[in-house]
Amino acid sequence: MTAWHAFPEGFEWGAATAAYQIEGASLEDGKGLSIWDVFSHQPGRVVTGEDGDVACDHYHRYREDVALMAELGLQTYRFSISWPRVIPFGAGEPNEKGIDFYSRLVDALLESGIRPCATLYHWDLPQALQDMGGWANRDTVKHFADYGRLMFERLGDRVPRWVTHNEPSITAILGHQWGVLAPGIRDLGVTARVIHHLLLSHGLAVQAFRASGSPGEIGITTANTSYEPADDRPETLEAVEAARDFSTRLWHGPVFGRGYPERVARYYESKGAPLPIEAGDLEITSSPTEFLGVNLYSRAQVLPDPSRGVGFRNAEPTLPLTDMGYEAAPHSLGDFVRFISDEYDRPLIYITENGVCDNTGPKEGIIEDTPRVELLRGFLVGLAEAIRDGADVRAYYVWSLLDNFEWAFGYSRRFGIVWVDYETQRRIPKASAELYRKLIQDNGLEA
Ligand code: IFM
Repeated sequence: MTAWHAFPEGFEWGAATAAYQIEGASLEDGKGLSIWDVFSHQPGRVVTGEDGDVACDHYHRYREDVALMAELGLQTYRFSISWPRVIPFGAGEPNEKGIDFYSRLVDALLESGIRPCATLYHWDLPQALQDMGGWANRDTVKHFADYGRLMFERLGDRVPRWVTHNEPSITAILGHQWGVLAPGIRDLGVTARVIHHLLLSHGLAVQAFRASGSPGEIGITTANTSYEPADDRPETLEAVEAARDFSTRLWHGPVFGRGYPERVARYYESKGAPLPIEAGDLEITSSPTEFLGVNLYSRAQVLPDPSRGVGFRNAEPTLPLTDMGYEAAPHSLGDFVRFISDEYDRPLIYITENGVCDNTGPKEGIIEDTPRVELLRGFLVGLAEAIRDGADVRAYYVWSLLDNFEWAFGYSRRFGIVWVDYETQRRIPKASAELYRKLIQDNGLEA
């Protein structure tokens, strides 16, 4: 039996992208190099040997892409600003042509009635700052706040929603502990410094935003997984709490004024990699924000593992996998929203990313991306239920508007609701785009 799943009146529907994944024009109009420009050109870093030099060529095609958004009925669009495009060396002289690009993009969105949401940092640190130690260097924190200040001055009158960082855990852990994303470092001491500096820079940027007098709202976006016990033993339930400490509370605690989870701080300390917290830092990281941005793609079942310092490990997947290898877990979005809402006293939440990797391609010009359509429907039903149960969620951004450069996987993993033919740069809306258009029109779905 099917039922109607309505979203609250005024709920906003959008799509998200990120600068390095779609813009291209990697060296145009005075843009400086980012750590991704450098990393993607190093042999072996991106499995397909590809880079973001051209990507979706959005830098030149942004008008066409905004028209596409308008056709889909998007009410809001989340994009990120490339820091080295607007300040080529990360600090010092701004690049007016780069700023002008974002100014034109914002104007085009507003002319189409689409509310812009700008992310300051989606992983493309200016290489010049990396050369001075990157996020491990406390000076980068100040440079980030200065960069934020410049953007608030130039765009703050027209951009109503700002995200400081996108998924700082991915920058810290995948970029500095595992070395699989830029800048490709493997060092736990560096990782601990990066964790704390990212959070500190978030807080300083929030303070710069307040000082700028911009009328909009600001928050941080975190990468999340819904953790579930793999069985019902007490030690498994405790392992779930460990997983939440290391992956969830590590990031939300300092932002919501609860500080770092004790066992996480102890873990880094015990490895000779302490979090470099100075007096007053935790007041800065918890500078008040209007919303929490939640990104979520899947769940993980957790088991205790005393042989690992962190005390847990993920169990083998039991659900079918998406083309990214994530478990297709439609309930995970609603479950996580309920968890985070209970944990932090019902904050205002925007789902800043949720989506499905599905590589289904065109057949006679039509793309029936059924696995994406089905999983998206499941995520949305779960979200509608979590909202009905009391979570304060007021916007949803599907990842992604377009197929794009999926970091170390190059163009081999497609998340878009719109197909991109990278040879011709033709955009073809998929079946999921039609689902989304209808969902926006109805502000609800039948399932
Ligand atoms: O493409 C990424 C995005 O840059 C950050 N969040 C997850 C997406 C899919 O892997």
